[in-house]
Amino acid sequence: NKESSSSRGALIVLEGLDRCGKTSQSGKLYKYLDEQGHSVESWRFPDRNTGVGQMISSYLANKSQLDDHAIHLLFSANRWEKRDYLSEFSTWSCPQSTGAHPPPTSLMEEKLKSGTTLIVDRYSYSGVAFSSAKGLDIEWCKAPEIGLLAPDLVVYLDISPEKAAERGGYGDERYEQLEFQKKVAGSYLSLRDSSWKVIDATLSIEDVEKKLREAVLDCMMTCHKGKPLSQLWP
Ligand code: 2DT
Repeated sequence: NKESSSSRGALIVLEGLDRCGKTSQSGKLYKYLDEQGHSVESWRFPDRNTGVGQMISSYLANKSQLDDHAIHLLFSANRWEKRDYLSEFSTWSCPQSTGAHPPPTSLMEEKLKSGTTLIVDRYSYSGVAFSSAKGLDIEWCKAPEIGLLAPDLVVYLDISPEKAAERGGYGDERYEQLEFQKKVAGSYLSLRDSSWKVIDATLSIEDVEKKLREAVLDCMMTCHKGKPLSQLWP
């Protein structure tokens, strides 16, 4: 089942409201593909491990306040810092540089081109859905995402905000409130297009898992056959 070195991995994105089951389904999908012998990694945004990610994490935990536009751009920056291949500029060193900060590794394009499939829990669509739910202009929200890699497949785990809220309640983070999630659901609806795979997230865990697998294996096959990587927004 190992892919040949010339074929690329697929960029799979899972989206949906809080508590739709994204994170546990990403985990199950990762385990399945890994066991099948595919080269696969599980990613998530925000990636809270970077410097930018720590600022986002503190904002989400209500430990810092930021202007809505500013936090939007940080979420986007957090994707950019994980996208890029190393350009010639990355090797420039400023005179004061101590060499203490090695250039970033594990970048998205590199991974895909080397044949690794990425399962990504939230991406630019979360960025646009959550910020536009606060009232920011949707086109303004999309702009900083232009040029990021476009997913090969977006899976939307579909659940009503009310049903999601019944699932053991929300945590303490900003955005984990029913009224706000209703607005996010509306934003997602205006972002969705016919290429998205919408899965009813109220089905049993096993049924969601099965539908997700089918869609992902199908997409991986298309990438394997040579579908080129593209950029947002198509
Ligand atoms: P998690 O609970 O999945 O860690 O998400 N968010 C996420 C945005 O507002 N913009 C973004 O670009 C992304 C990726 C969604 C934390 C919260 O951050 C929101 C929920």
